[in-house]
Amino acid sequence: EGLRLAQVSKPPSGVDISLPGRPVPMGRLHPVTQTFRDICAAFQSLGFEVVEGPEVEWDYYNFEALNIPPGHAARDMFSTFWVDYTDDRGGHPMLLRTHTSPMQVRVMEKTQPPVRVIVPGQVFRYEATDATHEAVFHQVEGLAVDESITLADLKGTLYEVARLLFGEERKARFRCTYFPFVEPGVDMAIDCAVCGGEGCRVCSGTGWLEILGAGMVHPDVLSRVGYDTRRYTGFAFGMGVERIAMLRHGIDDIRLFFQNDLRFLRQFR
Ligand code: YSA
Repeated sequence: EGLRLAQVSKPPSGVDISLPGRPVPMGRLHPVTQTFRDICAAFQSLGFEVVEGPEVEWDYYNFEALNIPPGHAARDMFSTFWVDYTDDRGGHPMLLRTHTSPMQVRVMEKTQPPVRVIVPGQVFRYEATDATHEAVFHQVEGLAVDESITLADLKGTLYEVARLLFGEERKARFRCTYFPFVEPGVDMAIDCAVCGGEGCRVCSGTGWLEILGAGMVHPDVLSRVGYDTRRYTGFAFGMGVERIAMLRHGIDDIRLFFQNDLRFLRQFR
């Protein structure tokens, strides 16, 4: 009986099909992709729609439409990769987008309020890297425009998303800051998960890690796209995706995400 079985299962090629198969390695999503998806799901649960936009952008959308004309000192906030682009009508300033905020303007040009969108995407800055800064990184932009939107809506939305992403335990902090395209402007920080708020190189000894800039959309930006600023107000924000992934997993160096070291990447889900 044993002999007959062996004869039946052995094909002419000599391959022994009774041997266990070679395991097929299972791929998994990069931790930044996982975080992107979790951020989008959190905002979608609050009624935001996901849209995407170009990575090579006009100076107009990246700067001018956001109240940063040529020569404005606020351009120094964004170290920029410029692109040479010339057609038969001459040269036009283009760049690798330094933030996802240009999509605020592109969306408003095409849509009438109420607007509730988020924009996940890659952004580029000509800057030296360290434990919390990369030259190529990811942001999620958010924009809500409607009648009677206030700073309280901005804070309520971002607190709720922080609760969904980080749990009840994490602390969130808002502080006033300056962006030319909002008034007032704020940034939001989360207490550092790497040191528990004691102070380390990730939080530069402060106990807090900044995750986003935000504010009430400046009336000049709204009127530039033709919105009636007596009727509509809005809030907007831009959050750093790697910073959020660092806080969620206690990662102490942003550069680990892009070194393609499988020992690091295999730890996530
Ligand atoms: C502000 C107001 C709005 O109405 C809308 C958006 C914004 C944010 C603005 N566009 C901006 O980019 N601000 S920012 O330069 O402070 O970056 C936002 C977030 O991106 C930071 O809080 C940080 O989490 C992350 N970030 C900034 N530079 C980074 C970085 N993450 C990794 N590497 C870098 N080099």
